[in-house]
Amino acid sequence: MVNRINKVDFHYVANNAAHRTIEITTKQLIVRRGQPFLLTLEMLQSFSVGDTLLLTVETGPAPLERHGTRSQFGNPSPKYPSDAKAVWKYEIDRRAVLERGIVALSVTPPIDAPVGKYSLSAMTHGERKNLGTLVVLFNPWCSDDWVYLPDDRERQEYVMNEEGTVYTGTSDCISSLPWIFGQFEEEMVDICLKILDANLKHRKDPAGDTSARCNPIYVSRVISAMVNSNDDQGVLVGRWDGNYSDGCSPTYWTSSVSILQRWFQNRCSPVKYGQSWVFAAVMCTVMRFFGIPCRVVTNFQSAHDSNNSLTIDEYYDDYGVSSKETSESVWNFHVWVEGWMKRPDLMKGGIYDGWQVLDPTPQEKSEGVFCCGPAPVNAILRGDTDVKYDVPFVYAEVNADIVKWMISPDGSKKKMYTDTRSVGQKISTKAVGSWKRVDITDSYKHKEGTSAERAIFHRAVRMNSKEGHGCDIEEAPQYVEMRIEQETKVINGQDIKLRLKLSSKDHTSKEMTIRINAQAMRYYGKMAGNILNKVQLVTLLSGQDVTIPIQIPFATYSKYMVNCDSIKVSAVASDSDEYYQTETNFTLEQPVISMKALGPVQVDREMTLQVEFTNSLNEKLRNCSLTVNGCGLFKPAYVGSEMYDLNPKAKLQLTIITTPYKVGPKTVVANFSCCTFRDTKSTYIVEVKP
Ligand SMILES: [Ca+2]
Ligand SMILES: [Ca+2]
Ligand SMILES: [Ca+2]
Repeated sequence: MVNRINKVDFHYVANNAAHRTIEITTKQLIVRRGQPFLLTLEMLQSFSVGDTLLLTVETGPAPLERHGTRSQFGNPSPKYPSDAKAVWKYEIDRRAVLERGIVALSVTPPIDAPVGKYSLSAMTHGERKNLGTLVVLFNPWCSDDWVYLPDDRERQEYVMNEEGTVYTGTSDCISSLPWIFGQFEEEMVDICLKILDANLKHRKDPAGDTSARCNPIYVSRVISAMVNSNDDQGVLVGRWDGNYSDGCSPTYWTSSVSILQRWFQNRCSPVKYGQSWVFAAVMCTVMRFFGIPCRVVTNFQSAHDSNNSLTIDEYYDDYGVSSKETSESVWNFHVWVEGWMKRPDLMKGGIYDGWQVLDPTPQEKSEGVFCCGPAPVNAILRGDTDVKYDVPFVYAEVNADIVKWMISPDGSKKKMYTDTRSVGQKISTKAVGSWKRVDITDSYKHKEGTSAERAIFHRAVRMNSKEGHGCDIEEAPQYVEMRIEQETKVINGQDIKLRLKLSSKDHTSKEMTIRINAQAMRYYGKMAGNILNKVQLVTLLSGQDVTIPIQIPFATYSKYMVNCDSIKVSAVASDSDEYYQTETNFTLEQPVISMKALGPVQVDREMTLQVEFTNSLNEKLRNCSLTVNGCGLFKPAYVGSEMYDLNPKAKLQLTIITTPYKVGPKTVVANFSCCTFRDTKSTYIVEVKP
């Protein structure tokens, strides 16, 4: 007797809800490995438990049992090849009405199944039938999965949360940039699977690449390569020179969704332009989609060590930071992600399990391709620079020493001092379940100023250099103390007021030349313009403080700051044979965009949102535009105004009528842009009622 399958039910709603993928879709089956899902087959005749029923799943272009990309399972029990990987199984629910031909199965994808899209077919007494497709993801809820994360609040934040914050600015002046990750928005299934299929390793060896997708270490490294467009058809083009007219400025974006959709809709042609926080936020979206717990991390005073020495050379001249180009720099901030996974590839009893640094910004090649990580955070803390992947590079980002040189007018170089403390400040990520910032610097290094920090630095240098010796750098004693303070808040559009304080610990009085410079800086540590230079002679008496006021009028700095990120004010004090230097680096506070929803907000009902920006300056703002973004609120993903000119004290108002399609608290992110201010952002929370 032939058991023909008449109907198949994938139970999209029940299965996707149980596998926590219901947020993505109810139109296809998306499951997490290591966890059973329901499948009901309706036969034309009655069915008994001993009848033939073989299911086959296949993924990728050349599915094979020994690659874990094909599995045939059921009754009669197939003979598996001895090297078979990722063997699936099902159980028949004996309570089902088998005599009426209704067969309810509980199917389990194994814990080592590669993630991706599978076809599912069934074989009954000589008849084969395609049943449909399903998508398999990693499972942070399953204790056998390498991405298992035990704490439910952390899973909600690092896997399920579609909104978040990216920290930017400077270590003295941290700003938080709201971001829509939107990993469960429409099209994300196709987009994220396309990212895996478009990667170079897949092009070279499709079967091997598909098989390796069982491994989150491999998958996350592939994603870090695919988020940048270097070497491949990756998602984002990086650009730092301020010339973004043939695309969008990196500061324009507030959502990964619009970037990923653009990439996908334009047949994988890279989107212009991204910088570190954009790369990291897009990577976070893709990681969370696949089920790898992920968070965006910002490192302030982030070093870019390009010669693998774990030290950075910085040059100063009479005008502050020297314009002499070096490939090494200290960025105001740099953003990467951490992904959560085990590292069985590294042995040592699991000490490298947990958070791993992955950096999609194209900075240095790793194994010939622009990608970085996973580098275990614990390896960075221990100074284990011999561990893979890319630990020395990340170590230098958070804890390189800076060697500061003074260049005299005749071109000669003199070492001023070694700064062992500045690099790697206030390493920050968003807190679990709230909008607070958490400082995780202690997970990367011991406190600055401790002997443990120095000991690990020397260990890191030793493990990293093939010659097997470390460099020992002494900090010179400081006889003059200097610091720069803010007198008032620094707000874009107003004059900046600072003061330089000097005090001498020396027992003799000193005649010193003080050179003060204000420079417009790009966030990646490059000087873009001189705003102010000031030279003054000061007599420093022992034990006595001297204060020098520093004023920077709006009219002086405004034109530099449209394309720059911060103002670095540095002061060098010198007499015939000594140099002392201090600096501060700050961003300008931006004006606020006000938003409000008119009336109550309900899902699937029209709502009105009013967005408003007021020009508080005494000058006309040209080419003003407002853009609004939000998860579950707008289709298409964002709404934008036309270009306007805005007279002094005038308002730009945008009234948006939209229909929210997801319930719960949703964040609206508004972006204002014009010729004088770059992308200014504000947020507003809308509570969408059921
Ligand atoms: Ca790439
Ligand atoms: Ca170096
Ligand atoms: Ca240090």
